[in-house]
Amino acid sequence: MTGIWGIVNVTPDSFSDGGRYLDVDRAVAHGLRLRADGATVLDVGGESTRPGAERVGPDVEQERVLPVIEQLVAAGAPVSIDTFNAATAAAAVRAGARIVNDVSGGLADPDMLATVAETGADYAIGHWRGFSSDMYAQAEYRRVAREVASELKERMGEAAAAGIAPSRLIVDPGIGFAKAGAQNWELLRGLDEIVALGPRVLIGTSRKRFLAEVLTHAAPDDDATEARRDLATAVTSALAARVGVWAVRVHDVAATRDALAIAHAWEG
Ligand code: PMM
Repeated sequence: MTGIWGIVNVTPDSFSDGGRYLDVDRAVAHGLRLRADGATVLDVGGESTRPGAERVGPDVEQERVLPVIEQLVAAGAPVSIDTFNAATAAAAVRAGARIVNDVSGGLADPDMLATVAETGADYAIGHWRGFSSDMYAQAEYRRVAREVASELKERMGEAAAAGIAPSRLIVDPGIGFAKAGAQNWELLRGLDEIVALGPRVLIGTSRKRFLAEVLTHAAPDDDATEARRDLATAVTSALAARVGVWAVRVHDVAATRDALAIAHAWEG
């Protein structure tokens, strides 16, 4: 059965003036809801990695995520920490996270691989070519799936050299990271090349721009609303499951749970 990572973003609520505790409570409640909906892992993040996103730094990031991780772990949930900062990864594992989800695959912080090796946590390596402010300048490929696979393989080698056992690795082709619209589709068509690398494969298409572009084309007069993007995400989750990915990372866990149940029923 394909796993479902539920996304728990701990960012300040611009509509509330309740401060930090409200943000924490809101994120914990959201995580527990996703767990009840069927999430197998809760992926907690305190800094957006979206294109053009502002960077907040590890101190603010930890202030946001640590209390949320502690409470989710206390409630029995398997938690991963979505960060490219080694200090945040280490603190999150101390707080009970079992997986470090690093969209940069160890490229953003030179201390990350050694830190993860020491923690004993599992490590999700994302395909990445640079920070969000300039990542589209790096979106040049001749054969995107082949190049992503070979760059991930290099990162797997670095992780192993740093002392992270291969059985602890997860690879993620990094949909939307240094990839423009059509390149994401080409990458998904070549997903079997990523699966062939060997480690468990995680994939994150949820609500991403390349989905919205297709939706806008399908119905030019309608907005590519969150609900439509969640439906599109459920479809990509079902299709990715057929190629053999280990888990999908999504915002709307219930929709993807249903889509995966139908896809698995088809498979028999
Ligand atoms: N995408 C985002 C953040 N974290 N982690 C993994 N492993 N894979 C992804 O594709 C990924 C990620 C950006 O999306 P968000 O801002 O909607 O969470």
